[in-house]
Amino acid sequence: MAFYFKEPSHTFGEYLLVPGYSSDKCIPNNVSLKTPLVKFKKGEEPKISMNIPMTSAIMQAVSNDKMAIALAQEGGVSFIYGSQTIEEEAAMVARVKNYKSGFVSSDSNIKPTTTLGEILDLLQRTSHSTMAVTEDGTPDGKLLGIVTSRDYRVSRMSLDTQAQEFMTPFDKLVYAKAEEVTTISQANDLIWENKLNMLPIVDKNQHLRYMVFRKDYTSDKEHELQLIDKNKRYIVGAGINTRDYAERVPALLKAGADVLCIDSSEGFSEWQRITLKYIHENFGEDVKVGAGNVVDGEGFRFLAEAGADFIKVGIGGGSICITRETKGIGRGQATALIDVCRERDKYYEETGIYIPICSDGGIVHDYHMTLALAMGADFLMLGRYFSRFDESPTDKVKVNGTYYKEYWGEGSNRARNWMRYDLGGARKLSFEEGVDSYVPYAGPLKDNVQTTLAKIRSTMCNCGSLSLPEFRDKAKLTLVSATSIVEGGSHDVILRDRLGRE
Ligand code: RVP
Repeated sequence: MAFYFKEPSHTFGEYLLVPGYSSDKCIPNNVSLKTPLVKFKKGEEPKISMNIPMTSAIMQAVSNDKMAIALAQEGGVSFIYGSQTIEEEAAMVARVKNYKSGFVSSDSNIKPTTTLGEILDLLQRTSHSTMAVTEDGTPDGKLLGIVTSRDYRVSRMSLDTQAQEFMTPFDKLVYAKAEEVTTISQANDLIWENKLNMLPIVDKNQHLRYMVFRKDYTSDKEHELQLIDKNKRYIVGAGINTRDYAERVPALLKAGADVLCIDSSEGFSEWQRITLKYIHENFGEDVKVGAGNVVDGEGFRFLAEAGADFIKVGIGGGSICITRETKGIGRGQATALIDVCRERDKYYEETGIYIPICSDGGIVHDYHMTLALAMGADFLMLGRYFSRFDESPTDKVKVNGTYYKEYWGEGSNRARNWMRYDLGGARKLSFEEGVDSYVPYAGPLKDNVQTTLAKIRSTMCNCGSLSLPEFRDKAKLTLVSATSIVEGGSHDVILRDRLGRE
């Protein structure tokens, strides 16, 4: 007879924290959100820790090099999506590792034949008014000129006019050579001397390498929690699959990836064990690889024994995920997390090896992150949350006066990520497990992350905790009834803006 779990499976929205005593030391400024990213032995330090418990999802619509840099600046880690060619993924990793504060890769590129109409569309989508005109329209193609809003007048020009007719051509630009200008202070001197808004930096073949914007000059002080390696380069992760790891892993390591993660919708499988074994045997135990996703203690044990460096929890809870509806597998995220964390603690007691747990997917409100951390997650993986920000790779669109960003699942036809879902043989996506959607645009990552973290720190103080391990130990959680959820929102009042009065 089938096995039945005793408890129904619950989601984060069904839980609340009950405050505990907080001393006068419990103020948000004293709270540390430092957390391990990879496993470690009792008494030793993990090889990689994060300064905030956030990672961005291994998804086309979420984690590219730009997202990775922005998140590392705040103290977290992005896992660059693996559903692209090995070369493309390695190039993204390399761009993060080679990033120098203030030296940005161009992400609004046009060809000389791009029309004014197309330029205005691009401006609408990216909000970037400075566009590099390269021979082939790529970020590192031969630089032929620059277009900014000062170069055209929409009211006086036909939308068919091509960029080459009105761009500022290369011979009129102030630019710098990559071998001569290598520091931000050199670039800034040129920007100030020549009253520029942007300084293009080119290599000896006139190919665009970087752009340095006047407004982008920032000091490290602005990024107090930034996550860097011993060479002061940003830490970055990369997604892999259980098919092409023999070629993908060495390319990612060569590009500088600090940590890898097997990206799969369901991780309690022999494929993951084989992948972990191959990587550790061929590239060494020092190569850190996360695995998942699982939703119970048994799945955790399997991956722990297979050598996973961290383990991800969650099936079917993602905002764009329809796995539960299409296949009938999964488990309420809160229950899954609690179960797996219990097993993690047991495993630690038995072996002295602590394996960090990542709660992946299903975070709707900021307080859900706090609950997941209280339930035992060492860190979170977030897709929808990050997809709403300027730094996500997708287009920004305006509908009825409101801005949205695109967000699609790795199991959608759009992503074509069969390697994440195919259980062997088919080598294609037989049916969709994800949707293609929009999310409300929310602005820059930095502002949003700082607000979210402020809420987490504040709640931790309400529970008398100054660190994540202390929070896990002290947290008191209660399930809430459907009617008390109603009581938790504003209720029995008419909101002022709904009544339409000043
Ligand atoms: P969310 O943060 O709720 O948007 O969930 C993101 C997570 O959803 C990802 O980290 C991944 O585990 C899962 N995912 C990604 N694509 C799909 C799908 O198409 N079903 N699911």
